[in-house]
Amino acid sequence: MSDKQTPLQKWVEEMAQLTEPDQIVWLHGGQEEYDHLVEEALAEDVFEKLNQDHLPGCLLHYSNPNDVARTEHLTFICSKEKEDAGPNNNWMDPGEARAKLTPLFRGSMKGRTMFALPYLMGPSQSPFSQVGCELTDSRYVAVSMCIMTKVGDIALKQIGDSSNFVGGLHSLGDLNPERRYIAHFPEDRQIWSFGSGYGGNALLGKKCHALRIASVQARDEGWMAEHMLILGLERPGHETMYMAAAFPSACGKTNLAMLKNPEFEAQGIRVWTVGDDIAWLRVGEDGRIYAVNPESGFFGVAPGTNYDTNPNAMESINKNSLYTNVAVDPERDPWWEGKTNTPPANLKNWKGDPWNGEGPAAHPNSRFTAPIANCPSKSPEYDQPQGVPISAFLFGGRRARLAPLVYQARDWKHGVFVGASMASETTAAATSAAGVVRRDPMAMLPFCGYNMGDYFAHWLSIGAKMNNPPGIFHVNWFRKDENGKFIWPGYGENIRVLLWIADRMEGKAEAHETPIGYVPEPSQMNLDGLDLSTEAMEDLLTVDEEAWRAEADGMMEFFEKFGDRLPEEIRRQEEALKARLAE
Ligand code: SAT
Ligand code: MN
Repeated sequence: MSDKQTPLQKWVEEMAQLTEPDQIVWLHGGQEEYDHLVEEALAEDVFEKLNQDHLPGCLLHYSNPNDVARTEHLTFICSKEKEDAGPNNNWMDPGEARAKLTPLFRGSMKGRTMFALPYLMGPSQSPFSQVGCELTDSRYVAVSMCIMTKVGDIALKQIGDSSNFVGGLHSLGDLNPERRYIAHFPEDRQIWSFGSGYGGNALLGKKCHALRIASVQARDEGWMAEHMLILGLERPGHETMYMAAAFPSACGKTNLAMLKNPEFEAQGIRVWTVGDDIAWLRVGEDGRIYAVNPESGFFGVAPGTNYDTNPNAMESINKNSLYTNVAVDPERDPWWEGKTNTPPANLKNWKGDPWNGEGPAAHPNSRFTAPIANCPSKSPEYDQPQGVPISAFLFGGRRARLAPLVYQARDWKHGVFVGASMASETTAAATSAAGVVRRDPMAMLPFCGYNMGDYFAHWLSIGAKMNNPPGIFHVNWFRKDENGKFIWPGYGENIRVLLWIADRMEGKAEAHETPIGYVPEPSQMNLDGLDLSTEAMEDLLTVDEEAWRAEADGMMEFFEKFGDRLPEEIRRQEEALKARLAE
């Protein structure tokens, strides 16, 4: 019998022997199966129904209060060699990791069901797509994965009898933070996640597979797995121009990907959403780089989302969506800080307790999980097997000072340096302190599955494959004035920056050269109807050379950690920047 088993069946059987579930339920996909899963989850109080008249098919989930964000200090890359994980990752020897986690997983699914979820990420029938199988004892995870990936026979068929799939074992265990590990085995293409039910820790298709494991695969096979949104900018008389943007978690990727500005829309200018979190990219035969969104849903931050900041997100989450750790009003409508100006009366907070106005009602990292099919701005090119051609890459973060609203790198190599030296204030998406500036190259610091020195070299090598590489830009919506107020209005107004970038790529917009790159002349940006003083605009575009000299020192300190794995080109760029700043 066993020699007739496929590698997938064999692995599932081994994992079941280890974890001892009462039963194994294979998911095949389809609405009926999804509905059944939800029914069971409701019966087990994993979900509660929200107001079904207002929000049909929408469910509320409370996570364990100790389990509300990614736990980077408990996330490990278990490559054979420590140097391959690099100073950017926690490393554990693979043998040691298996030895440490095996006793935790042993019998951990006793009395529980193991769901076997074969999943496909990316368009079907596409050279970009990848398959995996997650084994989980969490119904929340199973339902979430059905929204975020293509679960079922479509994936099973693609896996067939090959061993070319990512295997992810996930158990909630007892949710004890002392026994919580997210371990990646890049050489075996495996993930073991124990003790957390939180999105980024538990939906193994997402950060664990589509970024950490896929980045290693991409390095080996010559493509890219990036923490990027993908959008299409439509303008009358032009082909839609596609851009991919890397911002750290909770820095506005979903908002930019779904940008809506009715005044511009009336002139035929609008943004189409291809993806809001992850991009897989390949250089095509024509020498251009193409991107797909491997996901089929959004796992977005709820706080701050409303009909002004992101109407497309609001429309995306009004049916068949999951809400995690939000507050709920007596009508069973969800609420979070920033949804409306005044909170409704008699809210229950994110722990399910009556809210007395103390502390946030919704957790700052509360989330919605919604199918991309719901999104009014979903691009017609989403799910295109060949992907969309990218004309510009954007890097950005939260910087109260320093980084101007937008600037363009001098060329690809300088752009890689700009991405590599990115920094951002931390957010509630990870459990460490929020609001601290940290280096976060390409917004991949928590997600690059290998040594980032090699990752920078990989970026440089991809550039060398293209005849006419995309422009690379840096944006910062988060600059603040002396009073701590954001200067730039952001959200829908960010379209003005996208338009300048598009013009720039078409050689139509002027910029002036500064030591850090090309900064727009305010006269070259469409600022019609924007309530912003000339001084404020100048402030937004200032390059404070003194502050940049200090920044350059900070960059080098970070880069030195990579020792001889740091490409010479990054050092050259750093020296060139310092020389330009000294002039
Ligand atoms: O929890 S996730 O990792 O999926 C969200 C994020 O932190 O980007
Ligand atoms: Mn993300």
